[in-house]
Amino acid sequence: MAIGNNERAIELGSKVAYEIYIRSFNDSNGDGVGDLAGITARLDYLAELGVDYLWITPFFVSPLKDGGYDVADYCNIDPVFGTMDDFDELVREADKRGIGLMLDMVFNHTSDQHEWFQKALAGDPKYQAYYLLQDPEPGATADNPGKAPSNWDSKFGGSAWEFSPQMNKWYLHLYDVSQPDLNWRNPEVRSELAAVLRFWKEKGVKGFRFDVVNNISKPETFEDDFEGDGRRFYTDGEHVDEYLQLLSREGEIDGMMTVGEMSSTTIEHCIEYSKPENHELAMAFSFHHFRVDNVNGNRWAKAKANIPMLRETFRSWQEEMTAAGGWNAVFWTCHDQPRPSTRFGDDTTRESWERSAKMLPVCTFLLRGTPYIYQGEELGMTNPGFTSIDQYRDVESINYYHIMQDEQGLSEQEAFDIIAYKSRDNGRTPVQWDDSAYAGFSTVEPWIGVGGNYTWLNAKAEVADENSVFAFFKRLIALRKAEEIIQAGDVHFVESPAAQVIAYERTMGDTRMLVQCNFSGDEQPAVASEGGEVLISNYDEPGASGTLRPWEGTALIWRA
Ligand code: ISL
Repeated sequence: MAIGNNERAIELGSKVAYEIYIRSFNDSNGDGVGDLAGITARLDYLAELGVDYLWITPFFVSPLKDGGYDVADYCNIDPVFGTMDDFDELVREADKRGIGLMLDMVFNHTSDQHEWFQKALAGDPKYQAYYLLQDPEPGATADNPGKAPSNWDSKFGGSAWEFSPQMNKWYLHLYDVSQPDLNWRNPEVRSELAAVLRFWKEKGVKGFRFDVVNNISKPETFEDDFEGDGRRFYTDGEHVDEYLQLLSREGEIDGMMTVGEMSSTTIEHCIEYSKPENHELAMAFSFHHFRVDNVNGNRWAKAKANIPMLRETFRSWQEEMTAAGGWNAVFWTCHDQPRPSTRFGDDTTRESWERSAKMLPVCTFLLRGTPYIYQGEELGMTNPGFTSIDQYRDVESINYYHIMQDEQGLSEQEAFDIIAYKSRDNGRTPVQWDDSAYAGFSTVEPWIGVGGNYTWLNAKAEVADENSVFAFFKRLIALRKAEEIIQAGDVHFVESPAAQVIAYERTMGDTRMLVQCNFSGDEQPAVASEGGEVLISNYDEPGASGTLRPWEGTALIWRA
């Protein structure tokens, strides 16, 4: 039996969430940017896929320096994404189809255009206390501000501190310079943010995703970090549990569908964040499985995924979170990652693309946790194959393109190849709806280019084809809803018969399920097993016993 609360496992484990990066999902008004009405127009497609929740990335008023993760007003909608009426209509129409909305709460920082920061800039002490400000050394000027309060790096490159001559103070920004970090020690900040949750809950949303929420608790003093970029001083900080409990209580969201994005976190912390008795969050996103293609810890590098490391990451998070009553969100990608069928599969031929785009969800959808699909993943969308840096829009990618050349000595071509493999924009190209101009996303040129393969890789073709990647995702979702062992069974990783194979078992009472995935285009040995019914496979015909075929993903079940 699974350890922990079985009813809760069935509740969370029977649900599937779908992430919408709104700018790139569907444009209803012909301005080249996706919007709320564009989502409403595609609800039947999402209902057919069978998802329960839509996590929609921020559509609040924003200068869009970081795709909306720079919020200037938490309770109003940016006109580029639509109106409050469009939002109300989306809630109503989603509700009719049994789909709940989850909104993205960016509470670690605001945009520098937010009224609070503007008032801080103008010298209002109340609002200066909303941010993390530090006095400069005596005699600081705009041209010569002196030494920053600490040597921490911004996650998007450069220092995490910016000197504001207007305030004569430094402010902390863990992300872009236009995203000042909020001061969570200030109770007024906490109650303002809890009120934002109540506002959207009253409008009918069913859940929330919290952006980088394990970074909200900063130390009282800012020490230099001589071992790293500063993150060890603010990641999973002292008060994160307390602040999450406060949001849950005062935001009135306990028991809702909530997920925290946990950056550079640990299993121990995610257990605390997600175990029900703590009343913090329903589940946690962790990103350790995206480190498997780093090179010497460096994300900005191009390498094949290390599958034994991937297996060990999945094993530890699955087994240890389960043993202690925590709950994982399981996923291959999001709007910050390249496309999994390029990264973990093989998109170099149509055959290997299709096979691997179906194997990948076999691996994650049958794990213990709540699966998240990122828009277009259900079609097997690939990296777009951009050929020039001018086609990229993302602030982080453009910064690192220059850092790799200026500070790390890479050639232009080397830096570009890494961007073309790892950039977040690889996952942000428009959803490929059909084979018409701009892939049916918009009637005008979109804010970012369309992937080169939209003429054959698109939703219209796949919805009509019962053997498509889309049809396979539908089957996996239906299976998760039908089988209690997938929702709530215990999980145990079995020894891999080969380096490129990941295999695990789920058990519930005397029922046992064995999942095996071959992360290679070659045959590999299978785990020894006898009998068993094929629950799902990306091959129609049974293979030779003892062997996994190229990119095979198969689940066998022995029922009690
Ligand atoms: O984007 C990343 C990798 O390309 C991550 O390091 C990312 O910055 C991290 O996961 C936090 O992401 C979240 O907060 C950012 C925002 O840019 C991301 O889109 C968001 O998902 C700042 O709000």
